Amino acid sequence: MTWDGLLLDCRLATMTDTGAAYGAIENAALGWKDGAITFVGPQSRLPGKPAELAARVESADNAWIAPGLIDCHTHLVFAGNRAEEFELRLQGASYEDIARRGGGIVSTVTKTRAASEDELFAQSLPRARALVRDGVTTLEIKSGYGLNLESEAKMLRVARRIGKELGGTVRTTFLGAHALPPEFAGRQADYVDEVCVHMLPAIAREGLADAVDAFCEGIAFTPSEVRRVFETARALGLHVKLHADQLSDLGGAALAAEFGALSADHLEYTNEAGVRAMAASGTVAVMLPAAFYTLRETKLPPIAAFREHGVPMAVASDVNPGTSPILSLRMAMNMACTLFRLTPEEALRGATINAARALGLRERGILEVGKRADFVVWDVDHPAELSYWIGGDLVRRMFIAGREI
Ligand code: DI6
Ligand code: FE
Repeated sequence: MTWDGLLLDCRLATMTDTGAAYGAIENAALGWKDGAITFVGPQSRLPGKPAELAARVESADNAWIAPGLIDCHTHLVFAGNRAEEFELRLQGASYEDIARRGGGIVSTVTKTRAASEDELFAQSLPRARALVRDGVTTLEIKSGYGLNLESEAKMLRVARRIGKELGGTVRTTFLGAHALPPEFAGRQADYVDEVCVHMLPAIAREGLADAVDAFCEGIAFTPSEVRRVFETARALGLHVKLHADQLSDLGGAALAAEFGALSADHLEYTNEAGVRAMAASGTVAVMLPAAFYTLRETKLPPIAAFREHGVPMAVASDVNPGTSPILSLRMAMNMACTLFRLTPEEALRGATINAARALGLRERGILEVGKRADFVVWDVDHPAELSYWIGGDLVRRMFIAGREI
């Protein structure tokens, strides 16, 4: 039984439910082999002499170690940016005004369609790298700026390529029902047909998507249109998730729950019945405070109700050019605390174990024997600092499946 690696003198934020805050263990050791954790616990309980247990033994110098961060909701593959729209919004235009005038998502669609796969990769990779530098070892990337089969597939291939390039894990989500493409103006039902009859089956056939998402909103798709997309996804054996109740209450949370969605995301306008339905279906509530911040929203998601009903909360960046030009998951954690009043512990759970669950990944986001050895050695004196500092360079070392990167 020789482990590949063993870190001694650790303080571990395991994120297990031991009753201790952060599932913390001090004077601890962490061992791993073949990409999976083989030991987590007090150093005094190691089953032998360190040098005989592992091929490589090091001291962590009493640093805090936590599971690698997981960003479970991003749209980081896109071309161009929307700084002009940022200026318009500062002059008083609302996000919905801009969308109705053909700006917004559709302007990113035009640029994304025009970009070659290599250009799209070159523009998007630095955004993924920025997340990784800040401690992210797993991230999700959605399509949704192509809005035709060719460009949606291009986006998803770029997302997969980013995963290969980074060495971490990228999960991909098909978001064909993000906005109505201009060539379908006035024919929304036909576009939903196109998504369900042609695009989604082809994307599934090529294995390009791990899940299917939709934007359920007054400026996007109705609950009954989303229902069709979800039925198609289910028939193809794909997980679903939903952009729900961001700008208005269309009952999106309950709809997501009805389909056993992995997550419902945004949720500012979610009502009590929606919260109950999510609790019953085990759907994760993904908080996206950077979009709330950018749009200067004032209606808070029902955090107290999520807590009361035991709905797991995740926190994600929502990286996108319109409503969340943020390149740090830790900054989103800070916003979740300051704007939504999550505790720093809830924010870290939200960016590790609960984010893993929002992606249907049960083997990570926690330091436990048998789980994936994705972890970060942080330059902090307390895990609350991961949410407290805005910016900064806090990552000391990072391991993905037991390999230091
Ligand atoms: N909700 C959002 O906040 C983003 N997409 C969505 O469905 C916005 C995407 C964009 O404006 O480009
Ligand atoms: Fe989003």
